[in-house]
Parts: sequence; structure tokens; C-alpha cells
Amino acid sequence: MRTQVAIIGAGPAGLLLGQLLALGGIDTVILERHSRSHVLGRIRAGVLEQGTVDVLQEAGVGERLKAKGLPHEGFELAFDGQRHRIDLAGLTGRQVTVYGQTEVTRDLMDARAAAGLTSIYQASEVSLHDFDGTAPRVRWRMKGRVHELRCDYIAGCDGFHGVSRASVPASALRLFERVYPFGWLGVLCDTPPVAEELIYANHPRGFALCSMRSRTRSRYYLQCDLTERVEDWSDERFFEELRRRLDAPAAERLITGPSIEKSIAPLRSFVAEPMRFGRLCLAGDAAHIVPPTGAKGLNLAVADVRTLARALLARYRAGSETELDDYSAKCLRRVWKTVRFSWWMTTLMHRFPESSEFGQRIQEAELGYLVGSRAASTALAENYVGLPFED
Ligand code: RFL
Ligand code: PHB
Repeated sequence: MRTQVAIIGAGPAGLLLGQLLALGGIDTVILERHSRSHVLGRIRAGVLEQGTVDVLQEAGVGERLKAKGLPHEGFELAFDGQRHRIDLAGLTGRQVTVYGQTEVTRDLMDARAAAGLTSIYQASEVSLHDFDGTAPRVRWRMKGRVHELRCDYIAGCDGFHGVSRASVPASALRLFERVYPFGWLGVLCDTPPVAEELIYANHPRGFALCSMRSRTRSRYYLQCDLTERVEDWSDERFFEELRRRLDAPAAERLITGPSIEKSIAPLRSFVAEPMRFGRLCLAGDAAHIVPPTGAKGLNLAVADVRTLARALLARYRAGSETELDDYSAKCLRRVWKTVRFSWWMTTLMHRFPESSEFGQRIQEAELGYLVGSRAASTALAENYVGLPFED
């Protein structure tokens, strides 16, 4: 079997890359470890930057997003019993769109299936070969047989735990990492959201986030210890704790219901440099992770893929490798700005077990400054709506 670009991973990064390359007439095969339904069952991101929406529209998968996505012109920061609105539209002229990662993934899967493009699900033991030369190959096992795909390039879009980054010799990569001393306990339920806009709450008992997927589906998160187990959190306990971390009017308005998903995610910042090794290019969570506080992970994956698709198109259309040579450096400039913002917002909003009283006062002062200064609010807003693409 042969293709031009072998894509490892059918998450949003891999599927979007496949779609953008297909529009440019480039042949791809996607290899995914899990089943289609497993991939669709993962509840993750919910907030799309305008730039991400634009790329999805250019990719021809914007129809449902346009019909069902919820435009949000602001969000609220809650602390000290009060809520303060960050007017994204007023401060930046831009907005974000609430539309679940599951829906983005479904739209991309449907488009790929409709175009009759090859995706191989449940491919186990995927391995990458010879990407330091000119004829890379990918092997995998399925139903007891080993298969091989020859290609020109490999796109490693297989997330943080994938095989792509792990296939690069350790001496060729520099890794940067910060692990946070807490996680997020998330609950999804079919109840109307507590408020029209997202609420990010800084509370002495820990951070809380009120988000949503639609007008009838809510997504809530609580900062929790890494030692917590999901089984110990009944819906009643979760909502009781959430109420305690919200301001009184929000706590009063909160409508609870049975959870349809509940999970704990650890928080981490991570970057692998460079993002290209020979004919293997890493994109999305395979190359970097940010804590979810700034809602950036999926958006960053889309920005990488946009850059990679353009570079591969330049290579196939004009024979130019200049853009591929610049791929890693160009992505990493955006990645580090976004890593900084996500780290900053995480530090601002969470209780750190090791924090001193001094640290606590500094956090309070920063929150006060942020909502009292138009300059500081604008800095937050322009990062939240998404920094402009370089070109
Ligand atoms: P994914 O989505 O992890 O997809 C990688 C795919 O690769 C497959 N795979 C393999 N396939 C073949 N062989 C192997 N050896 C393989 N190993 C792995 C996997 O099965 C999977 O299907 O990475 P991708 O495409 O780079 O997308 C990244 C995003 O998923 C991620 O950044 C976001 O979900 C992060 N994130 C958020 N991002 C936002 O932009 N806005 C948000 O509001 C937001 N909220 C969140 C989040 C992540 C969260 N968690 C669970 C970490 C909220 C949470 C709670
Ligand atoms: C979500 O809806 O899952 C979500 C929203 C905003 C964030 C993180 C997660 O910052």
C-alpha cells in the first residue's frame, strides 16, 4: 500500500490535516489505534477560537458548526463572591464559539467518509520506519496480520501518548515540562447551563469552571487532588462542591441532573522541540500539551495543522521545501506564547497546595488588577480569543 502522507491518529489534528490535504489533491491514509466510536466518546474541548472556526470553514466542514455553535462575546471571572465580565468582543472585536470537540471530530469523520478517503481504525502496534531518509514506511497489525504503508511524509497526530514522538531518537528532541499538583474533575449533563457565558471561578476551596456544549447540555469542572478517584464522586457530591465554589446567585440558579460522563484529567504543560525530524512532522498534542484553563489545546492543534497543510501543499505544488523547513520554528513561536498564557491562567485561577500567604495575596492582587484595568483585561481577552496567525 502506498500514499503521499501517512497520518497517525484520527483526533482533530489528524482528521483536519487529512481534510485540508484532500482539498489540495494530496492523498492520505489515516491510521488510528482505537475505534471510531471510542474516539467520538472522548469528551474534551469546548471552546473554538475564531481562527479555528475559519480554518474549519475553509476545510468545508463548517456547516453544522455554523448552525449549532454558540457564539460567545465574553466570559466571567468569579472571585471573592463577585463575578466580573471580560468583554471579549468589546476589548478585541472578536468572539469565541462553543462547539464540542466531539462535534468537530464527527464533522471531519463524516467528510472523510463522504469523500471515500481511507481511514484505518483499530490499527494496533503502529510503528514508524526510515523517516530520516526519503522513503518512510509505517507498519501496523490488524486481525493478526502485519501491514505496511509506504509514503513520502508521516504526520504524527497521535496525541501525547502516541508512538510518533516516541519514535524520534531521544538525543534529537528537547523536552520541556511542568506537571501541576492537581487535576480537573469534569461532569457532563443534560441540564441548561447555569449562565449564558462561561464562569471561571477562583475560590478558597479550589478552581471551578461552568461551561456548556449547548443550551441544554452543561459541562462543569472542579479542581481536585490527584489522589481523588472518580468513583468517590457521586453526582450529589459533585454539585454540592460546585455550589460552594460559586457566587450565591449562580449557586442558586444551578440546575443539577444525572451525569452522562465523569472523568479526572491531570494538568500539564509540555513541549517537544523540534516538531519535525526528517520526514516526520509532529502536530497537536503529539508535540505539546497545555493545561485546559485557557481552552487552547484543540486550537493550537488546528494552528499546527494549518501550517503543516500549507507547507505540504507548497512542497507538492511548487516543489518547495522552504515552508517545511520552517514548519517547526513557525509553530513553536505560537506554541510558546500559548503555553505561557495557559500556564499564567492556570496559576491565576487555582489553589496551589504549596502556595504561601504571600503567594495568595499576589494572586488576589492580580485578579483585582485584571478586572480593574482595561489594559490587563485586553491582554487576557486577546489571548483567549486567539493570537493572529503569522500569515
Ligand atoms: P488527540 O485528540 O489526543 O488525538 C490523537 C489520536 O491519536 C490516536 N493514537 C494513535 N493512533 C495510532 N497509533 C498510536 N500508537 C496512537 N496513539 C494515539 C488516539 O487514539 C487519538 O485518537 O490529539 P490531537 O488531535 O492533537 O487533538 C488535541 C486535542 O484533543 C486537545 O488538545 C484538547 O482536547 C485539549 N482540551 C481543550 N482544548 C481546547 O482548545 N479547548 C478546550 O476547551 C479544551 N478543553 C481539553 C479540554 C482537554 C481536556 N483533557 C481531557 C485533557 C478539556 C479537557 C478536560
Ligand atoms: C469545556 O467546555 O470543556 C472547556 C471550556 C473552557 C475551558 C476548558 C474546557 O477553558
